[in-house]
This record gives sequence, C-alpha cells and structure tokens, in this order.
Amino acid sequence: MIKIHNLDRSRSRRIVWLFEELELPYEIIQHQRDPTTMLAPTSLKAIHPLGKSPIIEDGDITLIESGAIIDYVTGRYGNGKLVPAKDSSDYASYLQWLHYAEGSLMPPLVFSLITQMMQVDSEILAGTIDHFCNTHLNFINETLAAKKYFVGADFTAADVSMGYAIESANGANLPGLEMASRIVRYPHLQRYLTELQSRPAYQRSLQAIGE
Ligand SMILES: N[C@@H](CCC(=O)N[C@@H](CS)C(=O)NCC(=O)O)C(=O)O
Repeated sequence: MIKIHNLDRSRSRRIVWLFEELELPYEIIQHQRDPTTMLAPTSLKAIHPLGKSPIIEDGDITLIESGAIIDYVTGRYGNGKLVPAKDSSDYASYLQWLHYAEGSLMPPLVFSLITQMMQVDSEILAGTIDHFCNTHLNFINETLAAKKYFVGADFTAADVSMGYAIESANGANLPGLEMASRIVRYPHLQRYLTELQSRPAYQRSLQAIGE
C-alpha cells in the first residue's frame, strides 16, 4: 500500500485527492506544521532530506514533487484514467498544465505568502508580486473562458495540479493568516474552483486528511 506523507494545510492534499479520483488504496501518515513558523516538523526529514510535503513511499521508492508523484501514480497505477492518450493532441497540453502549476503559478503565490507572513511593508515589492501573480491569473482565467478544464472537456490529473494552485490564489490556507483572495476578479477561475471542490473525490480527500 502506498504511503502518503501528508503535512497539514499543504500541497499533499493534491496527492490524497488524486488517489481518491483514481479509487486507489493508500495510507496517510500525518505530519503537523510548527504552529509558530508553519514549517514542516523534523519527522518529514526522516523520510526525505528536504523535509517537505508531499512525499510518497511505494515499497523501496521514495518520491517527492507533486508533478512527479502525479505522473508516477497515474502512469504506474492509473490504468489510463485522468491522462490523455500519449499519441493524442491533448497530451502535450496535459503535460504543460501538470507542470505549469508548480513551475510557474505557485512561485509568485508563495512569494506573496512569505512577504505577508513576514509583514514586509514595501509598495514596490507588493506591486511587483501583484504584477507577477496577475499575469498568470489573467492567462489562466482566459484559458478557462474557452474550456471547462485545463486540457479540454474532460477532467484530468492536470486539474488536480492546477486546482491546488488556484485554491492557494483564493487565499492562504494557513491558520491565523488572513490573505485576500486573488481570484475575485476572475470569474472563470471562481467557476472552475467551485466545480473542482464539488467533486466527490475532492470532498473525500478533505475528509481523509481532516481539513
Ligand atoms: N514543488 C514542491 C513544493 C513542496 C513544498 O514546498 N511543500 C510545502 C508544503 S505546501 C512544505 O513542505 N512546506 C513546509 C516547509 O518548507 O517546512 C511540490 O510541489 O512538491
């Protein structure tokens, strides 16, 4: 049985959600953030030297990085579910969105979160972060104006990857940290997020991690 190391309020919810979508068995090992610093506990470092989540253990394989984990699990255990066929025209688009979430969209959102946590008071910095965030949010809002999901008409594992990033843009998910939603001006992102959050597998995943 694959073990999912789940840090509370973190990207590992993607992986639990993916397993629920694929109806695969899994075991959750729970790790709690430090309530003051919000950093991961040392228990995660015992599993992998980076000490960040998500991490999965599949027999003697230990794997980090949301995109790599999604690719590994769908490829090895997914039976073709949630991934377009490799010879289809959708496959390139699938790969792009699977990796865009962590490679492009999350960095400015995390930067915004960190400056807020550190209470950095700089108009120039805030303006720069807004510019980077809005460039991406505009782009993905326009993308979703024409499509139901990121690849097209069908929900794919790239939506699991993108869904968490858009949830992050909708406000911090950390206790005690009030962050304004960045998606209020983007109707297609709001519609998309509401739709993802109403999926039964998404709701089961939140229940499984107690969030
Ligand atoms: N790109 C990585 C990011 C991993 C990451 O930064 N995880 C955060 C949780 S959302 C973490 O473990 N933070 C706690 C810490 O850095 O101590 C992925 O998607 O797997």
